[in-house]
Amino acid sequence: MILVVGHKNPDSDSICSALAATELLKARGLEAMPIRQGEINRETQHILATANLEQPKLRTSVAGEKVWLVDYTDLAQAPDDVNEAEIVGIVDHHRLGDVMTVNPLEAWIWPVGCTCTILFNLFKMENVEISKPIATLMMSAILSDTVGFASPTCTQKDKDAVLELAPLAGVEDLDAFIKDLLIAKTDIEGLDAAQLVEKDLKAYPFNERNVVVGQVELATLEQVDGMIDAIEADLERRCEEDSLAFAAVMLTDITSAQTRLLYKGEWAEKLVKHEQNGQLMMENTLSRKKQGWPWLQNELV
Ligand SMILES: [Mn+2]
Repeated sequence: MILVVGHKNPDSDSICSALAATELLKARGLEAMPIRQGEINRETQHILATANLEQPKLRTSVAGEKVWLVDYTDLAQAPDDVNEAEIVGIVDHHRLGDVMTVNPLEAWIWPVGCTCTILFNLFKMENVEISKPIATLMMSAILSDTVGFASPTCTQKDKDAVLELAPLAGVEDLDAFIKDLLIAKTDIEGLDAAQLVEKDLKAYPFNERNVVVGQVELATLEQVDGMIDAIEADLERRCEEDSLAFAAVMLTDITSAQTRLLYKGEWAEKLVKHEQNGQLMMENTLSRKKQGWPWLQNELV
């Protein structure tokens, strides 16, 4: 049995990739099961409801198992006991992280906008039929990760995949499909400051210290008016409790590609020079991976 597992604090790609990769492995005649390392977000709930599929089982221990990692190669994002598991496969679209393997493995790491874009191409290469629910999952994950093709992480391969998947998913009106997805993505109704920070928080080991950077995608920055102080207090609390050198959250208006960065920690003073009127705004910034985090790495050295 191969367990297929996305990263901690799973986003839609991590869940959809785990389900899609499992189908690919089963088509190869292998036994496989998707698992998740945390609760799914509202956008993923919307996608699973559209595809009429159940979420993977919650499971955070993989010791003694064979595993495929989807959507990450960083130990910090893997199950805590992944060193006691055998990593036999990786499908990812991030920079190469720090996982090590004992035996040769199958690794597909492409610089595209979404793990599901790679999986779609593997289905094609292996002539595996793509069912309607799996097509729905894969196109949704690609549109989520690329923010409806708007992110600088989006490549032609991502667009081609969605255009081929749409008819398989029975989607005739792509614009309406994207709009519904983005409404679910930016739905933060009822979430408190800690839940917002946690929503898509990623840990990055950096210069022998630990850093976390979250991102909240919004239809307008006004959605978080009145929550700024509480979010900053939560970032400060995380720095103290987890001995972080830096904790930040990108508040991203996906319609205007404007990001406001809230940040706390020992290293916060390195960024103050970029503030205007007490705010650090990042113009034209949609992607944490391609824009936010690379910029922060330069500033935090
Ligand atoms: Mn992804």
